[in-house]
Amino acid sequence: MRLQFTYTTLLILLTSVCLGGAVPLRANGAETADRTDDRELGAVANLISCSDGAQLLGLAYLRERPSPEGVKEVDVMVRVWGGLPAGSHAVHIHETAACQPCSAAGGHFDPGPHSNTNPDGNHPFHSGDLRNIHLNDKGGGLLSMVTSRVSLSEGPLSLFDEDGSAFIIHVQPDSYCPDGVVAGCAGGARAACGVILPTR
Ligand SMILES: [Cu+2]
Repeated sequence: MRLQFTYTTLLILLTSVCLGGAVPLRANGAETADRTDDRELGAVANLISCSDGAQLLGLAYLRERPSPEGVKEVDVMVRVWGGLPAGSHAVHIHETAACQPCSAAGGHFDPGPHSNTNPDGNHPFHSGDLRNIHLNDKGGGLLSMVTSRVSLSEGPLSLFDEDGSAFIIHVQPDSYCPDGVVAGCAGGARAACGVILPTR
């Protein structure tokens, strides 16, 4: 029986990751997991403060599964427990698995064929564009959504391309750039970053 994607499921999976389930990346960022079977694929990211490059502010979890129509869909869950101001913050998947410093994550994940990773210039049309997370007065919040713009398995939308991918949470909310190219419209400065790692 397929597991429902519930918060309990997340906790179980995150616990397994904490116990050593994550598969490390090779030096070039390519993941090493065996993708030849049909088990569901998962990935996690530790969300680290861009201010000091050390404080753990939250976790992100991804799970790929087939939709009822057989299309690859990815469940996205982002949990932040503190360290960021209350209010809305942009959340995206950026194009490179690097967070030291947070600018190393590059632009927004957008593999093409007409790739434009400029955060403000091609927004909200990137493959890695997600929704805002809303944080309460204590800095806690949860984002739960589904996207079919990315995959964990091999293919043209895979987050595990040559240089991997990373989550970024921004200081400001994402306006989704209704007026086109406007500096900062996609959330501005970076507040937290997490390299995306496969869970097996
Ligand atoms: Cu971004």
